[in-house]
Amino acid sequence: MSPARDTIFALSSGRPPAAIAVVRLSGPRAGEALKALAGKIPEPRRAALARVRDPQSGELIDEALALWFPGPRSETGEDMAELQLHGGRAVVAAVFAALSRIEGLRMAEAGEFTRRAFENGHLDLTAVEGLGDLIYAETEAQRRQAYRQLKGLLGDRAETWRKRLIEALALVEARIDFADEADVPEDLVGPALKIAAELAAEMAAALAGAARGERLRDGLVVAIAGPPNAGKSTLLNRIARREAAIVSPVAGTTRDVIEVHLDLGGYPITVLDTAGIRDSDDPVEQEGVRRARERAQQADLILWVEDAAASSAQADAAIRATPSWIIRNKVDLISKNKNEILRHESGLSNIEFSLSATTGEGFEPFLAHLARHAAEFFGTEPALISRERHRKALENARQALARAIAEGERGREDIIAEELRLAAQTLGRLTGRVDVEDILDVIFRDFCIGK
Ligand SMILES: Nc1nc2c(ncn2[C@@H]2O[C@H](COP(=O)(O)OP(=O)(O)OP(=O)(O)O)[C@@H](O)[C@H]2O)c(=O)[nH]1
Ligand SMILES: [Mg+2]
Repeated sequence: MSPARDTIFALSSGRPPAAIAVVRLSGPRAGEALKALAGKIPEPRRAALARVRDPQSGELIDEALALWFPGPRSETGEDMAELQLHGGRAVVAAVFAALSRIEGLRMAEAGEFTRRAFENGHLDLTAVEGLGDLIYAETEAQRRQAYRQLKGLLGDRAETWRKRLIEALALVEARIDFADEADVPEDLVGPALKIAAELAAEMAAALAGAARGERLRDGLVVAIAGPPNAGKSTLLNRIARREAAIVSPVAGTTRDVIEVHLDLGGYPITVLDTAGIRDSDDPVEQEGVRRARERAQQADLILWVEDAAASSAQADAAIRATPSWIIRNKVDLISKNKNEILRHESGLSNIEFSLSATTGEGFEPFLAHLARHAAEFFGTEPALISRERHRKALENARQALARAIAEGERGREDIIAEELRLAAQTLGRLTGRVDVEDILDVIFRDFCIGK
């Protein structure tokens, strides 16, 4: 850390006007600035009531709670100060103006507090990512996963793996360096490869849950598809509990894909409404159908909606490849009797629901099933891997271990050592221990100012 480092400040709470505005400072001059504005430095980590004044004019700005967190036992590892002001725009503006006039102080950039915490070793990179996810978490499942990530779910595991790898590497290097000496045991490479095999298996297990973890950040994608006029948009609106899509008796109403994000039983779900699939001469509708097919194919689940009264339309070949449920809509239009028969005829091969998107009949059991499906998809245990960056790093490390193992006990020791070193380095990059300048900007770019 350079001694000439700027002291940064920012509004860490939400946009004013609000009940309270939290202004934080971090850096070598945080204490001096706090004294200049609040007139005193409170006891460490104890809130104290303070009159906040403009140090130049002496004018009273506001009354606030002041806190003092001397480094290194602070969030960033530097001296930190915090003012909890009344959350008015003019209050914040006046405090910012006063702070800006103090030499060595400047406004923080997005994520700069967290970046300092990382640089001072208070958080590893996976924890930084977890913190970012926690701020953006919208559902319980996302919050749970983000919090566990912040607390080292992956970071601690990666660090344990890296340490064991270094032990394995030390064995192979001992074998290389002291090969000719009599008191070095013959078999050092065997135990090293045994460690490598154990680690590779643990990494493979973590990778198996990757899709689930990465999906949790975006949501399970459910596409509503089917023939025109079947009531797809009506179903979307009922799931979303608002008029998200236009409904009309004209076949071919929906053209663009409409996306709705919702929290279903604590799990994030993205529901897509798509254009009714049919052959059309209208180029706009053709494009809508093309988009419908494309998005449906990429979805995790398709709800294939049909008009229960109409003769059954067959799902597209392309779409049939994706797991799908059949929704027989508009059951309000057919007699109970017919409904029973339809149910019977449909057989057991597919999950089917008969419902009315208009009246809501049969809708609750369907929604409950969808919520259960999401719960099963995501599972209750947070996945170790929640990003592509994690997945790629673990995949690379696992492959390096596989190459070391393939080289075998009779193989070249220098190659084995090189692969183990590579795997350890990859894990070091994952947690940010080594050589990560290039990825830092990408990670901190997504942060808000004041965090
Ligand atoms: N009686 C009855 N009518 C329904 C039901 N669901 C939808 N409708 C009607 O069916 C018509 C078409 O509904 P939409 O939701 O626009 O159908 P869509 O599948 O989105 O149609 P496109 O976007 O053209 O492909 C509208 O007049 C709806 O009011 C239902 O459950 N019962
Ligand atoms: Mg529609």
